[in-house]
Amino acid sequence: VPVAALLPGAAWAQKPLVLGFSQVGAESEWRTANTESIKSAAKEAGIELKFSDAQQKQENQIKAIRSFIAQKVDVIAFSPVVESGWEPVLREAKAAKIPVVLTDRAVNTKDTSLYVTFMGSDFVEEGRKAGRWLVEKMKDTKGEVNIVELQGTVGSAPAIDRKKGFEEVIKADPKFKIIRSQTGDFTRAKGKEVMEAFLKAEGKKINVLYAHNDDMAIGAIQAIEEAGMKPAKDIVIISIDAVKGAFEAMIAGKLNVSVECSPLLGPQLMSAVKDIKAGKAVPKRIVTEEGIFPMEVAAKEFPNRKY
Ligand code: GYE
Repeated sequence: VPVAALLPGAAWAQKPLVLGFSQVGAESEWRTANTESIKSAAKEAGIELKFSDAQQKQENQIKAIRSFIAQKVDVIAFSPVVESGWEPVLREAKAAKIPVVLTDRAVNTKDTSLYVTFMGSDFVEEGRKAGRWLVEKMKDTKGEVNIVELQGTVGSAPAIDRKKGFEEVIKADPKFKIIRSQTGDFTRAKGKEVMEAFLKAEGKKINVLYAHNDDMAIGAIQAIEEAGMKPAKDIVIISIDAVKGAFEAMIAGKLNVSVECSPLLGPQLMSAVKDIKAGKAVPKRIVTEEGIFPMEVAAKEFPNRKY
C-alpha cells in the first residue's frame, strides 16, 4: 500500500508549503532587518523557506529564480534589485505555473499578470515626505538652499521614486537647488566616499544633504565630521528608513530627520503565500503604512522601534 494512502487527508494536506525567496543582498541595516523578518515569519508560519542572497546583482537573482522554478517550489518571492529586465524569467515562472510575489521593490513591466501581488512601501511618497519636511524647516530661509543628494542603487525602484517625490515637492520654490546628485549604492562605505567628493567640490556651499537611506547618511556624517563640520548643524541631513542606527544618530544630534520605511514584510508575505495557495484572492498592491521621525522625538520613540 502506498504510504500516502495511509495518511489521513488533513495530514496529507499539511505538507509544508515551500517558498523560494531571492533577496537583494545585505547592503544596509534595513536589508538585514528585512531578511530577519522574512526568515522568522516563515518559521512561525511553518513555511519551508529557500533563501538566496544575490549580493546586489540582478544576474544572481535571475539564477536563483530559475533554480526555484527547477525545484518546483510552491511560490517564488523576490525583492528586485533594479526595476527593469525581469520579463523573460517571470514568463518562465508563469509557464511553470508558479505564482510570484514582489516584495519591497517594484518591477517595470506592462504585463501585470507576471506577478500576483506587490507588497511594500510607496517610495514616491517617502520622497515627498522628505521634501515637505525640508520646505517647512527652511520656510524662513532667504537665498539659495544648496542640496546634495546621495541616491540609492542605480535603476532601483526606491532610488528612482525617492528622487522623484522629493523633487516634486521642492520644485515649488526655486530657492531649493540640487547642486550634486550621485549614487552611494545604499551603503555606508559608498555614502562616505561620495560625500567626501561632494565636500571637496562644494565645501561650505552645501546646506542640505538628502540621502535615500540611513546607511548612506551615517557614512556621510563621518565624512562631514572628518571635514571639520558639524552634521545636522552646518549641514541639515535628511534620510529614509528610520532604522536604529538613524535613531542613534538623531539622539546624538547628528541627523535631523528620518522618514520611515518598514522592512518588516515577513508576516504579510507569509499570509499572502498561504492565501495564494488556498486559492484566495489577494490585492494586487499592498502598501506599507509609515511615518516620519524628526530628531526632537527620537529619544522618546527609540524604545518602540523594532528594527
Ligand atoms: O531603503 C535601503 C535598502 O528597498 C526599501 O533598500 C529598500 C531599500 C532601503 O538598501 O536601505
